[in-house]
Amino acid sequence: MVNRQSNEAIPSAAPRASSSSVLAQEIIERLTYRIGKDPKVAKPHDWLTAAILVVRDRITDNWMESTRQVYATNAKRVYYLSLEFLIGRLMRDAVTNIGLMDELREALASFGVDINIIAGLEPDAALGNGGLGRLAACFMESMATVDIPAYGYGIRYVHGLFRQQMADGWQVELPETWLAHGNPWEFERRESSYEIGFGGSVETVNIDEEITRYVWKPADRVIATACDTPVVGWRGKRTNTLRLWTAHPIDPILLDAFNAGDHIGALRESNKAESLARVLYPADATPAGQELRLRQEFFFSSASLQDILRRHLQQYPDFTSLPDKVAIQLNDTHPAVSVSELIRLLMDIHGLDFETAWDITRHTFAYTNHTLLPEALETWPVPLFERLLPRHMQIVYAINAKILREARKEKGLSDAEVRSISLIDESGERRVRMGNLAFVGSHSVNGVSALHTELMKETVFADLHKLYPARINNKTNGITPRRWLMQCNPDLFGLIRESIGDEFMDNAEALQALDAFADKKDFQEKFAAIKRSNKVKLAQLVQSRMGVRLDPSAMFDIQIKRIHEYKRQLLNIVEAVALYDQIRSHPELDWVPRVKLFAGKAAPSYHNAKLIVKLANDVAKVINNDPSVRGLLKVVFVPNYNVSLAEIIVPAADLSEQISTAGMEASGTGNMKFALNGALTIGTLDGANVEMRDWVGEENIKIFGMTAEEVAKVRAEGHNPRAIIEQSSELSQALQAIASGVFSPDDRNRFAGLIDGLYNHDWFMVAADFDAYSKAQREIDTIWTDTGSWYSKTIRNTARMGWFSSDRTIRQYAGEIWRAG
Ligand code: NBG
Repeated sequence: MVNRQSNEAIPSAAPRASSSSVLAQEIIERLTYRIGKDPKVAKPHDWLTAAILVVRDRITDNWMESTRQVYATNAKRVYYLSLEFLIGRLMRDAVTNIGLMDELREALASFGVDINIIAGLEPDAALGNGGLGRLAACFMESMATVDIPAYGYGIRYVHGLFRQQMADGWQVELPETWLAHGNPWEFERRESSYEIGFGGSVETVNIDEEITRYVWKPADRVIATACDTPVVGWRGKRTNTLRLWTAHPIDPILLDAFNAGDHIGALRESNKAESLARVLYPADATPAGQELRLRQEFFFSSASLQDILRRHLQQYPDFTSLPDKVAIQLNDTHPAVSVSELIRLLMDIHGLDFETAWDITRHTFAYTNHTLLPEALETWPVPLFERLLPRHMQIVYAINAKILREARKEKGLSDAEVRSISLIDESGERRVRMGNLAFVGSHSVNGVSALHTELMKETVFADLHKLYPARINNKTNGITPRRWLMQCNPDLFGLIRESIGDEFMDNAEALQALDAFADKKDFQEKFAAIKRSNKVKLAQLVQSRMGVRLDPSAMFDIQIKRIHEYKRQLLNIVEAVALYDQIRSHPELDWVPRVKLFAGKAAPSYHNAKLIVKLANDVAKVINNDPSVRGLLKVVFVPNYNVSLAEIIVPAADLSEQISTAGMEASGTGNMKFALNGALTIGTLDGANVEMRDWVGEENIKIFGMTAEEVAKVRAEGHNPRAIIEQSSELSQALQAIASGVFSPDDRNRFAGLIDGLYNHDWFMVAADFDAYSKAQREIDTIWTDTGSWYSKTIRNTARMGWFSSDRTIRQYAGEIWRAG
């Protein structure tokens, strides 16, 4: 087998001498002087910290050089504003990218320290919920790799996404403490601090007859302080900055109150300020709907914009050049309040008039939409927005007046169209529409897959698209092949290198050369052996964490992602139940042994999603303990899904489940990770699955079910799920079993409501797509039994996924939206 994690012969960009003995010396130095430990008593965590400090210092030289170079060349900077960065662990990423893996392993080994063990101690930075946050992390790495001067801006949450535990099959949420051992990667920048205001009132000062100045007098203020993490690109080419904001009170303690004996009240302001950066909202694609969330959004938007403007003025005389020198990408609507904040800063602080400020703003921002789910397009009640951000409310009204005039007068749009374009939703309680604000305040609005972008034009933004027909464009998502192939699947990486050479390491599309090996028996055998060894590792993990034994020769059929009705874990579970029935009814048939593995977190307030987690666990318990199944089917729900767990699960998958209701998954990125690592996809024509089919070829992906158009039609015209269910005996038996409590003998009605929903409306088309799904699964069984055909397909998946590298995505953003790099 290929040497694990070997980077030998990958040219190192680390400028200093990098022999393992030099590194060993540096590690001891950090251990002694920065951590204050004698190597004799150092604990594994101390070694990890020392190793990270050595790596970080290496990167720092390159980081400073990258920064100097932007100043020297007056290059355009890109700012990626995102409320989420789902980074995972950083050490392996950084070490691989600067080509120091072998030397570092050796250096640590000289002290008897195993790099794999200490790397496993690094906590996941889980500052995101799911795909949107992970995409931001892949983009950070790719922006550095393709040499774009870029900053990521977000919040340094003290508690990232909750830790998921199972209590009798129910999801329980526990606080996550990634900072428990400190964070050796970051640099706190006390000097980069800004005041952020909330509430209060706006005063108008008439300078003369023509000029009016607005002075916002906030009622509360907090301080935002920067924490920087360097992000190094592949081969250490460039190092960019991830700048996350922490919140502090202006007065850490109210001494008067303290001295008067009110010890808790004295800290009230301090607690209030710090609560801003305390927790990440665990709402995935659903609005948190809480004031604190809007405060968080404004807090990080304002801090980031003040920082961007300060940096610009350091280098350029005024803001007329802002759109030429600065591109700001809004990652979903979370930072959309930035549109009004930039106008406020330009007008009220820097003295520009509204028209000029508006013009600069529109040419500086671009907005990415990540979902069409109506409940996830943020809107804020006008009274809340006005109370918290009175000056921004005025600006929103000013923009709205301008846009609506243009729509009516210049474009002659109808009243209904004008109402849908308006920044204020007047249909019920008046609300500010953040999606519309981001749209009108940007020169580019992009979707994240071809299908999603087309649907944006036809649905949520149909009327805005009429007003600005050139604004919507597509940038299909991608994933970084460093983390999602080289690091997570070192054996496959080694095999590819050995077979087609090194070009794919710098240009993922060169993976195409692997196509020529897809039908070669000896190559297939090597490919299969690697898959098997990855499956053995996953099986060991499942055994040790859950006590469930998995057979590595069974097909590993995997669905890992946030739990959501539209992602249809329920469809998968119902199919498992139907298969269970079939296996018991027809023990004489040659069933393909399967492991159905699930992992993912449900938003704590999302009742049905939590019920689906419980159902998966209940079904697993019954099936796994039924001897009549003879181990032909196993179901497992692995708790606490996160990036590091995905890095173990993805390389071990045979079958990748991408089965969302068509039209609802904007893109998906897990789909890309699996296919790149040699899994076959079973999926609907949704999100990026459509483009994946085009790249890998129809015969190398299993597509089933309704199209987005068909789903829309059925929803508009109404359908009768009950009749569909009754026509399918397989489906109705499975649903009856679940609804009647076969899997929940302790509470027979537990799932009755969930199943009732399928009979009565089936909004997510679980029943409607069931037969097609089940048929597709049996066809997959047939392919599986022909090993040669299976591997020729899965190898072609790896070979043809290069286009889905986030380097390609970033090049498209840079060329077509940012005009940078
Ligand atoms: C998610 C979509 C995914 C998509 C990622 C990244 C949100 C709001 N959207 O389909 O659901 O892959 O964004 O674009 O989290």
